[in-house]
Order: sequence, then structure tokens, then C-alpha cells
Amino acid sequence: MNFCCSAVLAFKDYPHTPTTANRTCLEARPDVGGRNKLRQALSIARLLLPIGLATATEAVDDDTMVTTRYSASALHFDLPNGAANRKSASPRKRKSDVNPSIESSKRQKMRETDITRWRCLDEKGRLTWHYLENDEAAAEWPQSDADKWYLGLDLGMPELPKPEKPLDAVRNGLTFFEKLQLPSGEWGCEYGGPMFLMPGVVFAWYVTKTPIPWYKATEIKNYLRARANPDDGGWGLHIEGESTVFGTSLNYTVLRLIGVDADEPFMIKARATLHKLGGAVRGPHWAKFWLSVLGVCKWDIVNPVPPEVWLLPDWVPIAPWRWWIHMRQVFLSMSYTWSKKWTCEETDVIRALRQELFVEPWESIDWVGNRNNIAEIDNYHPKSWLLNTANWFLVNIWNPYLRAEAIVEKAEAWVSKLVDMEDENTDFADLAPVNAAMNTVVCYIRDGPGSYTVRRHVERLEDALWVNKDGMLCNGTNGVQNWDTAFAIQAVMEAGLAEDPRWRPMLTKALGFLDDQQIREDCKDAEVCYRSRRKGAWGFSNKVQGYAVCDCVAEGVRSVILLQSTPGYPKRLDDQRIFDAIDTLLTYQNSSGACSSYEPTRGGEWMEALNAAEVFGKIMVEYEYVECSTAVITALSLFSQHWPDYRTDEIKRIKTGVLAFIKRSQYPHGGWYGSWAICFTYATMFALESLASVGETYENSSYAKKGCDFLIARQREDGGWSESYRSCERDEYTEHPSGSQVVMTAWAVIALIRADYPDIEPIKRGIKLIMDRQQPNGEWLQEAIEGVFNKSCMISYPNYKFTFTMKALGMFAKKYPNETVV
Ligand code: LAN
Repeated sequence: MNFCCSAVLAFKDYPHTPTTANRTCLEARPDVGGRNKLRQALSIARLLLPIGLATATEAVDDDTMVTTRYSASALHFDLPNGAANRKSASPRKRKSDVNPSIESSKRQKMRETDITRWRCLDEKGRLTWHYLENDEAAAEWPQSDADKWYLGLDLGMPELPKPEKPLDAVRNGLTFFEKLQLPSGEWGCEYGGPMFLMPGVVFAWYVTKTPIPWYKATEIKNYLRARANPDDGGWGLHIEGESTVFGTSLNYTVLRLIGVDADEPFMIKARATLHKLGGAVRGPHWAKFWLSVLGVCKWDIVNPVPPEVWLLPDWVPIAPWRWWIHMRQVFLSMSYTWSKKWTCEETDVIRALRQELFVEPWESIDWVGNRNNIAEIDNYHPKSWLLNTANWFLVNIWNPYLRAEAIVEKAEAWVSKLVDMEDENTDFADLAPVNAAMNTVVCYIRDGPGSYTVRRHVERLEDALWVNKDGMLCNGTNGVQNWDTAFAIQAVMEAGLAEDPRWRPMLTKALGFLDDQQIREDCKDAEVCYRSRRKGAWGFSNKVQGYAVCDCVAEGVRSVILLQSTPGYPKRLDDQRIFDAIDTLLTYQNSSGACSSYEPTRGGEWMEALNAAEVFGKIMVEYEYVECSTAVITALSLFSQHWPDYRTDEIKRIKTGVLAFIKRSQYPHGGWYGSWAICFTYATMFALESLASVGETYENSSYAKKGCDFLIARQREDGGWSESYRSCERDEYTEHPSGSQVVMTAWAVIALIRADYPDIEPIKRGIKLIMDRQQPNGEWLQEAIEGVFNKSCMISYPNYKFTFTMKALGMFAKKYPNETVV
């Protein structure tokens, strides 16, 4: 059995776990670009891009090519200018190539893009992908190492000397990782996982009649094929999950809208799965919403999303400003479109979808009766009796009898204003692609085709798209730039390598990026649109998105302080800018003591009873997070070492509050639940860091001891740790069936070293696993998915396999300088 097959078998329960087994190598390409040359190439490429787009527009058929339910027409894109010759010289294997269940004889019907023509453009941390159809443009703008790495192409990196000590492994890791640094100084990455994001983008394109170039349609199709469940052909909530109505109905619709024929075998298979699950009437609220926008469902099937809720006075306990920011922003634009009951133009493909997505004939569907019908597999968070009662009242009393025109107008106007403020504060990038797609639809309904707001939205949706070896996907945010860059800096610092001149240029560039990306101003009219202080903050991705996140501020300021206090680095941020960051950080403490993500908690946990999304848990309000709270106090501890007199009392208070929270949130088994990555291993690392920051370690703290014992008890035979995303869903530690994972092993090792675990042996075994998994070129390969949000949805952090592994190795090297391990 070859490795590809065994990888597929090993991940049977987790069918879409990416493996690198199917990466193939292209010839090494000479690196032609100097900085100026690159800049020149970028401007030529920018000039030439519209040409590519125009060709593409002509090449893409609209929905008229799919006329009947099972028409034989497939996605026949015309091949402009000899494109048939432009395939990559070496065949690029995609996941679908090793996946017999989705291999199709029809595959050759689909035109391939030439993988060597994709480029990721970095404009001060705004990352967008471009396909260079024109030979000259492609020659002028060569693929960078980072591009190649994102696309699964070989970088042609030489084998490095075999590491003798953990620090050698860090050096090798850095040698590779340095190649991936982008021109603005940050690291980029795919940020996929959720399978409900691309549908929003494609639906926004479709309803606004935005042409979809052939190369995008091709790569979206490739990606969805690669991510279809190998057993049943459907799609889940996220790439590792089982097929759901949510994932399958929306992604099937995406494929149809981009021109894929209903008759393709993989479409037939997906449809059969959807029908087995009961058809699209059994989708969750968000699926019903989108399908109604498209006119595939009727609006009667959607539970109410009344914009009137936005008219509630601020003191009302359920007023939307109190909700978790993602929920309120989604609710905001959704409520406008729901209120208008707006539906896009009816087309042949929409008519066809009405026949394809349901088990029963479309004309006989009881839309009202299916409002609360949801497939078990989708129903992660069933609606509460409170929400069901509220929905009943809205549908049967409020809407028909009490919803006066004047109230509706007022509510829609206020919601529309808030949408504008969100767009203005983010230059249309918006909080995340979910609300960006929905805001696009709002602007289209309100401002019409061709309006500036729609055009700018469409441009901005690009920021969340990504291309990897499997195809085109939509990222969870417009990137992970600040976050990954901060961790990269900290990994080198932990290893004690920052003063080594070899890494100075890389770190100086990274510092420059953080300098550039610090948010310098609060939002315009912040109180009106319920935004918090953000001056001096960093967001998760970049400055233009502009949402301060508690732990992103913490990791950002920590990295800046660390580097700026190391000899040989410029002082890019003066003291006042550091104080600005600290002032923002200090706004995050809740009355209970601990910290949340974007804002301090504004509403009670009981509001979860109004969670209408069904597919996610813990979504309605801000909670307190071990991860965010730890990041805050470790950053503040470092800050106080440098500026001991600044806001001393408040810093002391926040530290005390966080510590009490860490202690009371420890599980009886000794671990902590992680909300933003998987799961107990991740949060236990943070909790032990918190304890260590005040000197509580294995020897003197029962909490730290229990935390270490928890980890030690879960170490595997081979020295690694392996936690599955099921832990997040089930709230109990669950192993990943594919065996030890380097990222989790690194988290556990970091935790044990921080807590000063007395026995070096288990730590050494973990370190050995990390070193054994390192490739001869210094790289680590992708394993199972690392991140999570809202308990049920997983998300990838591809750079963690560099940043946390190197941090673990570096910390080990510092603590045990004479240990060789191998
Ligand atoms: C993220 C990504 C980063 C993450 C950390 C900084 C790691 C965390 O410590 C705090 C929370 C935060 C900022 C976070 C919040 C929720 C996000 C934005 C995401 C997980 C990325 C995608 C997700 C977002 C909610 C996806 C859209 C889905 C909805 C349910 C609206």
C-alpha cells in the first residue's frame, strides 16, 4: 500500500484531514525577484489583470448553460489563447487524485488552471490571489517561495545538516520559515476549515451578478471536490466533520451556480446524501436564509430576523449591542434582507435547484411547516423553548398584526446606517467574510447594481479568498497576519536566537509589520455603532479590518516589547504607542476578573437561549477565555518589568482576577477547556503559562501540578500528544485517531516546561517526536486541523506547525542547553 492510500485509510473517521502525502514536486525555480523587480512586476501585473478578468468574463457561461434538471451540459469553459498548453509541466496531484470515491471520469471535462500562474499579492498585509493568464505578466511576476508553499509546490530547498540538538532543529525550521515571510514582513496562510464561508461569497457574487472568472470557478470546484466526504460525497460544517444539510445544500448550490452540471457523478452522489438527510428543508437557519435570498426556498421557511430588535433601548437585557460581535454583525445584515424578503432574479439554474435540493416536489413543500425542521446532524444547539416561543409570537402575532410600516421603516433605516458604519470602519473588509457577504447583499438591495458600495464590497471579498493545493477556498477572516507574525517573533525570542545576526533581517521586517499594523485611532462615532476602544491595538489579521482582539493586542505588544528591548533592533514604537496598547488591553477585564475576545462581556450567559444559529454553541455573548486572559497577564507582566510605574494598581487587579479565573475554571481532571484551538491541550498550555507568570509551578501549586499530571497522563507511547476536535464538541478529552500531532505535542511540551515539570524524560520524548517529524529541509508537514470556534466548527492554523514547534524546541534548548535528545 502506498503512503497516499494509507493516509486516506488512517483518516477514515476524519475524512478530510489534509495530508501532504499527495504533494508533488515541481522543478526548483530560480528566484528571480529582487525587491525592485518585484515591485515593477506587481505594477505590470496590476495593469494586466483587468485583461485576464475580461477574458474570463467572456469565458464564463452564465446559468443559461444549465437548462434542465439533469442536462448533460457541463462546465465547458472556452480555452482562451491556447490555454490548453498552459497546464503545469509537472502534474500537480490534488487530494481528489488520491480519493477514488470522488475520482470521476468527467474530471477531464473540467479545465485545470495552471498552478504556476497563481500569485498571492501582499499590499501592506492585504493578501489577494491573482491568476496571470498573460505570459508576459507571469514572467514579470515570478512565483515567490511563499506562493509555492501555499500551493503545495516544491520550493527546491536543499537538505539541511541533520540537527544534533533541539536548537539546530530551530535553526533549520527558521531557515525554511524565513522563506515564507512576505514582503511586508508578515507570514500569510490559508485559514480554511469552515465550509459555510465560500457559499456566502459565491451567493453574494451571484445575486449581484458579478462575473466569476473561469479560473476561480475551476478552483472552487476543485476545492469542493477535494473536500467532499469520500464516503457519501456531502460536505460538513467544517472540513473534518460529517456531512450535514448545512454544508451539503450550500456547497452543492455553489457548484451549480458556478456552472457545474447536476449530472456529474460527484454531484449525483452529493445530492443523494442531501436527500438522505431529508433535503434542504431540514437545513439550519443560515442555510434557509441564503436559499431564500436565492429564491430556492420561500421566505416562509426562515425563522424571523426582525430588524426591529435593533430599536430596543440599550438598557434592555437582550438588546443586540450586548451580543457577541460576530452574532450581532451577522444578525444586522441578515435582518435587513429578511425584512425586505428580497430574492434575486429567478434564473434557470435557480429553477433547477428547486428540483434538485428537495425530496418532495417544490410546489408542494409546506414552507411554514418546515421552519423548525432541522436534521439531527445539524442541530448542535437545539433552539430553546424561549426562542421557539419568541418565534411563534413573531410569526403569528407580531408580523401579521402589530408590525406597523412606520416601525419597519425606522428599523430598516437604523440597520442600514449601522451596516454603513461597519463598512466605513473597515473599508468594506468587514468583521469577517460571513457578514461581508451579507453586507454586500444589503448594499445591492439598497443601492443597486453598479453602486460604489457594491463594487467596493466585491473588491473586498477578494481579501478572504485563498488558493491552496486543492483549489480555492474562503478563509475564516481576511487572514492571520498579525497573529502569526507575533508568534513567529516569540518563537525566535524563546530560542534565544534574536541577537543572532542571521535572523535579524527577518525579525526587523516582522517588527516593521507590527509597527505598520498597529491601529492608531478609535473608530469614527464608536459609541454610536457600539464599538470599543481600539487605539494602540492590533487585530487578528490587519489594520484595515481594524477590530481589536484582546489576545492579539497582548501578543502584538509582547512581541514589540521583546524585540525592541533586544540589542540590534530599532525602536519603531515609542513609549506612548506602547502605553496606548496597554490602555486598550486594560479595557478588556470583566467584572468577574477574566478577559473575553473582542469586548468585555455585555450580556449574561442565559442569552444563549436566544441562539438561533443551531449549528454553533456559545455564540450569543462574550465569555471569559483561558487563552485570552493568559495572553493579557503575560503581556502585562512583561510590560511591568520595563515600565514598573505605569497603571500599577490596575495591572495588579487584572492579574489577580485572571488568576482566580484560571483556578476556578480548571476541570476536575486537571485540564482546561480551549475555545480557540483544540482543545484541552491548547488551553492547558495557556493556563500553566498564567500560573507560571506569578511563580506558580509544579512544585508549589496544586493547580499547576494537576495540570501537568493531566498532560502526562495523556502522553502517547511515541512521546506525542494527539487531541481530536471531538474534544471541543463533547467537552471531554478525545484522542485523534490519526495519532500524535506535532502541534499538540509542542503545546504540551511548552506547558510542561513553563510549569517546571521536574522529570525531563516525558519532555524529551515530546521533543524527540517533534524533531523526528521535521523534514530534511527544516519544514514540518500538515497534520490534522488545529483550531476551533464556537465549540463545533474547526479552522486551520497552518503556521502553528512552525511557530509552536520552534517555540517548544527553543524553550527546551534554553532550559537544558546540554541535552542532545537524538
Ligand atoms: C477567530 C480567530 C482568532 C481568534 C483568536 C485570536 C485565536 C482568539 O484567541 C480570540 C477569538 C478569535 C479572534 C476568533 C473569533 C471567531 C472567528 C473570527 C475566528 C475563530 C476566526 C473565524 C471566526 C468567525 C466567528 C467565523 C464566522 C462565523 C460566525 C459564527 C459568525
